[in-house]
Amino acid sequence: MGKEEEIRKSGMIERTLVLLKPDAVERGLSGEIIKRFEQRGLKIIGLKMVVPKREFVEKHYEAHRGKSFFKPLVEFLTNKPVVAMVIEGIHAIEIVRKMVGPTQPSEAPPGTIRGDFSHVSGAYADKFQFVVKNLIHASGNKEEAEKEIALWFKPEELCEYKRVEDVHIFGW
Ligand code: 3AN
Repeated sequence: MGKEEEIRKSGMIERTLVLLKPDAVERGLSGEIIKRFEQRGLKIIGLKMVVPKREFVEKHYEAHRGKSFFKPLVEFLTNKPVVAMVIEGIHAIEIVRKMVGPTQPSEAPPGTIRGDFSHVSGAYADKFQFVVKNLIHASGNKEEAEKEIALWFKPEELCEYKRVEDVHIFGW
């Protein structure tokens, strides 16, 4: 077995789904956010802009059905531009979540995407029945990542290619 095959079999090279939500797209932050993932050495293996329909957004946020913010959350993404990406890398799910920062931008440390580009709080959003506009979604764990990647991307939309950093990751 080749080294890369052995490494991939270990499950440590993960794939995660990232969505740049309409607030990120409408603020022209897509490039800035994508740049951060690229400069970290993570590999973007799928990328597209979509305008999802309500049923599709409901499916994506199924786990939040019944919560007070479900309806505004679904409305926020429905019929608006979203940039969807699949990102691959070592422990990519956790690394990307760390780069994104906590759900409430008011609590997100500087250096994180939410902490650098947003400051809205959950208390403010809840008091006035807004959704927390926090720019970005990233899968929370392996199970979620697999489900979400399959929902947003067809297998043929994912591209396998080499980045020069792969030489340091797979050790050729
Ligand atoms: P994250 O995106 O950090 O994984 P989730 O999955 O708990 O957070 O929440 C999904 C989305 O729902 C968040 N990105 C945010 O837009 C919205 N949201 C979460 N908590 C609240 C809240 N208390 N009030 C309003 N909107 C919320």
